[in-house]
Amino acid sequence: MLDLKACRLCLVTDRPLSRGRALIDIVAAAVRGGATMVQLREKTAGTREFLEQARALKALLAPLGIPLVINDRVDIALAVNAEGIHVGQTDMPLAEVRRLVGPDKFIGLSASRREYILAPDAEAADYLGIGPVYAQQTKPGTATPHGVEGFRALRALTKKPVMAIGGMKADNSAPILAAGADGLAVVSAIVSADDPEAATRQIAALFNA
Ligand code: TZP
Ligand code: MG
Repeated sequence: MLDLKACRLCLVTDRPLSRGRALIDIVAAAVRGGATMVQLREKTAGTREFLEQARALKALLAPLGIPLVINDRVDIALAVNAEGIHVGQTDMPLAEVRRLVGPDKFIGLSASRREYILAPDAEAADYLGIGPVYAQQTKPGTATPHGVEGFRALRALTKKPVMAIGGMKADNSAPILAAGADGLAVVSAIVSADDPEAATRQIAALFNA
């Protein structure tokens, strides 16, 4: 089950943006810096490679009590007994995911528009990802950024835990937390940083401010 404190700072992985550094090293550094959740997001890996990465992260994170979330792939989440699965609007519907993973895994849903937040799938999710909050280049083809006020309005539509995503950094995230985000989901500001541990620590410090 999902612990709200684990939703605070989710590292979302991206190997192509990791500047040639090993995924496991980036994740270990982020966890040292204060990441409370890790989502393995592999958009181009084959199934075998995705599974191997997931296994390696599970072995690192499980002893630390940090939940591992698998992006898109219910089968990989089941294979490695990840704590969570994260799906988007064109992935498997929530009811199917729940039927497959059972009651104990948590399910995150990207719900970045009013109609998605108010839909039954969002009601069935354990947390929602809303974004892009700010301009970002990590995920091509996303909608216009919501900005702080747009995020605030969307966040107010639901009582579910919400993680803000899209361009989140140490120096722009405080207003989004003030606008009601429970947590931040961060890709490039951590994986592409010169020092991923220090970058994570700076973002994590926002939660103690
Ligand atoms: N969904 C909406 S924006 C985004 C995703 C996966 C990418 C965010 O990446 P970054 O590098 O933290 O802006
Ligand atoms: Mg997806």
